[in-house]
Amino acid sequence: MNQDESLTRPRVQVRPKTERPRLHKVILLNDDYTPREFVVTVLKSVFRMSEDQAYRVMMTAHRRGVCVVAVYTRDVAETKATEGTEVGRSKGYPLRFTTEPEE
Ligand code: TYC
Repeated sequence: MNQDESLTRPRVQVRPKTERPRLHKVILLNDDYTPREFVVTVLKSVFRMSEDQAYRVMMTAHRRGVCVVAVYTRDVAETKATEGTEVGRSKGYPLRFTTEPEE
């Protein structure tokens, strides 16, 4: 190590800190009007779920009022929530998806 380095070299290890973006949950809300089978169809098409997964998520929202569908980066979560809500609206259903940041 030359004289110059001994004066300028950091004495602690530099660890570049690249924080991962916070993930956001997409949440399905229950309502009294949207048909169960329609909710399953939306979950399959917008969230690429299998019939089984979609049925379970739909039934959880139906019984408990809400169900977490998936987690994504914020943009993707918001786009998918809007898309799901719009598909319901286009058929006159009050189906709703919201988003919420993960802890
Ligand atoms: N509760 C609706 C019914 O009985 C079905 C439903 C389930 C609607 C889940 C929305 O997120 C939902 N037809």
